[in-house]
Amino acid sequence: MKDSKLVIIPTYNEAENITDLIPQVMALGGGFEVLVIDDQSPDGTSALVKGIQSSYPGRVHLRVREGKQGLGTAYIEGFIYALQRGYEYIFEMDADFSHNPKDLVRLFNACSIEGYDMAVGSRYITGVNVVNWPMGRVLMSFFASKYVQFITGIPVKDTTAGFICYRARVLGHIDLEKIKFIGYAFQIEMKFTAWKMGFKVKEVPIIFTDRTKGTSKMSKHIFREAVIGVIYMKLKSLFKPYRKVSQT
Ligand SMILES: Nc1nc2c(ncn2[C@@H]2O[C@H](COP(=O)(O)OP(=O)(O)OP(=O)(O)O)[C@@H](O)[C@H]2O)c(=O)[nH]1
Ligand SMILES: [Mg+2]
Repeated sequence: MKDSKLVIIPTYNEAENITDLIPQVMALGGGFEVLVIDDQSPDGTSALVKGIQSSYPGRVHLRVREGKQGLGTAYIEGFIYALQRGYEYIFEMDADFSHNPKDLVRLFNACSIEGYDMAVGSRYITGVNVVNWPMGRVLMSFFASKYVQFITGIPVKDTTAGFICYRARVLGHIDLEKIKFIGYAFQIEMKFTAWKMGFKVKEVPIIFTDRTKGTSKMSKHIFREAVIGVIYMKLKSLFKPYRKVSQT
């Protein structure tokens, strides 16, 4: 299992994307496996996943949960699944093709060849690399990241990014039960915690493309959670000792 790779893909109504996406990940080479965490999507996403499992024996895994429970808890469940089974490289990726599957290899290389503990697919290394977002959303996302950097001091430009490769030791070191956020705040908290613990985080520039199929699940609640959650997280961190990882 030394180089084993698991790409966790949370889905809610991604029937139009998932059957195109999984074959592209399977075709990358390097033995990527996929774990879809579906929240009983009414559009039948999970049945489609089941339908293609036999084309890739042992490489496409599926967990179906009861009802929509949010992105953060889906990832926590996926992380625990991956750690229990001994995967060494554990990825986060959206199902809607905003993240180019080919970039999985670049994230993997940053960890496996360059030796980073965590690689983040970042939109903001060189300007703003976002395709097809309305200007309002580009600006909101960009300034949201500046806001997070200002409050937390974290040296990561794209703090809300959800395209990530973790070495297993990062997820093993974080107390996953304590991560409670569900939306963008979840993404911020994972990076903040890894950085505070002393893990080496690399930002890999990616081009992020807005979804062309299916519908967005972003909500006012998720936005509010991030704005308030960042301040809460920072204040809490002032009183909480982070268990540092020893870098050797
Ligand atoms: N299992 C599960 N997956 C979810 C949930 N909410 C969102 N997702 C998935 O998480 C990924 C990101 O969600 P998106 O709706 O693309 O959110 P976004 O990227 O902020 O917004 P858009 O790109 O505009 O749609 C997608 O694969 C969704 O299907 C949820 O409650 N449960
Ligand atoms: Mg999306």
